Amino acid sequence: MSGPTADLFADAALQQPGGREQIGEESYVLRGYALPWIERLLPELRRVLAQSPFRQMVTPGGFTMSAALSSCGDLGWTTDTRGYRYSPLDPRNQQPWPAMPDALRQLAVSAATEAGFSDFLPDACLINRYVPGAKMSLHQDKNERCYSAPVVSVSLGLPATFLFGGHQRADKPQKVSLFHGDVVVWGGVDRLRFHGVMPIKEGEHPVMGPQRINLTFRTAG
Ligand code: MD6
Ligand code: FE
Repeated sequence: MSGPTADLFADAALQQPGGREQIGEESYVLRGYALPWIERLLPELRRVLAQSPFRQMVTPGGFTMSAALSSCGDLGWTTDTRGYRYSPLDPRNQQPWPAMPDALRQLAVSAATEAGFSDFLPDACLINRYVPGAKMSLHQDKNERCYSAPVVSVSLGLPATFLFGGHQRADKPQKVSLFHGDVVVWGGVDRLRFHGVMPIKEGEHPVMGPQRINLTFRTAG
């Protein structure tokens, strides 16, 4: 097969659940990869959030982030007027963040391996909650001590348009639609690419309700 029909066919194949869609030299979207894990994952996520609830944080520039955050694992990502950093304690109560549940860790390690990054040892899982209208401006993930480990990002709930840029803020980002259960893995030469999330559209997800929850796993320490 050749010509436009072949191209359509190829695109359709890339969108299949279970498909591995390459979005960068060392970056992949694993379509629906988290779906078989969801029933184990959601109760554990609920336990984590009961201990460290979502809260809106302030950036060093003084802006309140529209996404609400929590964390689990040895280190959690926080921001306040003093800067961005990882901390072993939840600033809300000065207690350690909830432990990273096994199901979450196993999902992240398995997805990383699927994308070519074996030996991933995540010690931080940042949990972002987006209600309709919430967004994430273009940024680089660069508060981690070591960039040789990839970032693994799990999308749950309402769909999002993920912006995947280049190494300069001004590089025009590609738009990647992310749905419930999709997992993005990036690392290597792509590890410091700018990225963000467009404002979430109004909607009601049958499992997650009117929100998008994103889990990002990293080796931070
Ligand atoms: C989000 N994600 O998808 C925000 N960072 O809600 C991120 O900022 C992110 O998805 C690094 C790697 C993957 C990500
Ligand atoms: Fe990020």
